[in-house]
Amino acid sequence: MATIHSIDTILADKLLAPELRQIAEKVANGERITEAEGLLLYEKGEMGYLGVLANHIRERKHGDKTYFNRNFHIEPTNICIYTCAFCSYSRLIKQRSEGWEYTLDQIMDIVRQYDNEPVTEVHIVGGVLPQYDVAFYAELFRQIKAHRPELHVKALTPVEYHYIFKKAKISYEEGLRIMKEAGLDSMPGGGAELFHPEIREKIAGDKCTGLQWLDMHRIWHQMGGLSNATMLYGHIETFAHRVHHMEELRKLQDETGGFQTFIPLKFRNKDNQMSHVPESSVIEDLRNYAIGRIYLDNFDHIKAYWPMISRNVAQLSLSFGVDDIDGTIDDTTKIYSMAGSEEQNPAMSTKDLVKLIRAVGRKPIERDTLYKVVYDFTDHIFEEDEVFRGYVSLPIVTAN
Ligand code: V47
Ligand code: SF4
Repeated sequence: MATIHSIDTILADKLLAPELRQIAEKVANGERITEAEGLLLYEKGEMGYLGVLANHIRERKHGDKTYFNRNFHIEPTNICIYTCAFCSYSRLIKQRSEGWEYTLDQIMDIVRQYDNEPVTEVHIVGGVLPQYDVAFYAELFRQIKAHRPELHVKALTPVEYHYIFKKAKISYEEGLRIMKEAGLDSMPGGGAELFHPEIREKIAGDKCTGLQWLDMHRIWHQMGGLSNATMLYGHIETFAHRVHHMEELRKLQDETGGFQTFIPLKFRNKDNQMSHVPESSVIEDLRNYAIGRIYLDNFDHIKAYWPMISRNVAQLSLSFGVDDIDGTIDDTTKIYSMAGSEEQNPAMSTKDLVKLIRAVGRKPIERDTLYKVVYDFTDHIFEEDEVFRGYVSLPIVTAN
């Protein structure tokens, strides 16, 4: 895509503060920035400057390619024993009538609903309940694989795994081995929130710690597994807490190389214990994507979870370091927007998603979970009424 400004324009700007020029030079040379420089970007980097730097990295890594994936989400329950202050699920422990708890058979019924859909992945995540233990999830993964062996199972986070392994009195290694043998293919990025204990204790004090989250991913990576990482931002944290979070991820990635994608998640304030906390602005969201792209030099991909930020901001994010828009095919299951998404009905056909990506000069590529190209839509011409075998819609997952 022709960018409005290239990094050379930034480097030629005589009025640019020397410390910001130094960072731009590092980016131009493909060098890593320090924690202090990350903080400086948050404090002093204006949107245009950050966009140019992040876009430079994005285009160096991926050119105009913009990935999306056709998957479906299953939330086994929307009730949770934990009480994360930002989560719209936790209150339901007191109001069980509003909640659901699927049995194994009910979950398999949902899997079967997609039998004729060209999905490549099932993303399973929900609340934490005692009846969902090691045996339950292992049996679920086995049944999914027996039913549809090629479907990629991206399931659960260290929040569930820590809870169920502890209950079963088994180590993370042992537990993850059981899950892998049962059919677990990769781990989604949820449950990370913010690692710094000063913040984590206030917003998610009763579930696994930041160090435990990192440990679980480390062990999974050491077993050859891949995973994603999120960061819940824009609530009570400071910029320094965000830099700390990304530094922990960057260090672990140096060690294992097992992360595929970084997914910044904008805090939404509807219907949770933190409803009084204002949400971040769009400018702050775009700056945050850009800084994520600049800071995490060892992550291949930055993903925008578009239902949380709206289609327009998702389009803008593609010029601020993002190369992946989360996409799912899901025209039958319920759509949850409990945390107050922009998109009250976040459904888009594949055709619309492709159009949205093309409209900002990028090339839409359908990928599988491991970023293998499933179909390159760059030159695809849609027939008048073609929906490309099903509709794409994106449920708002608010669990772990
Ligand atoms: O961990 C919960 C977040 C996450 C709110 O790996 C909230 O491909 C904003 O991790 N406002 C779960 N965010 C979703 C998640 C995810 C989504 C899409 C793709 C992938 C992936 C992972 O949702 C939770 C939490 O950080 N969340 N409540 C809220 N009020
Ligand atoms: Fe439970 Fe996850 Fe919600 Fe926390 S964020 S209350 S662990 S569902």
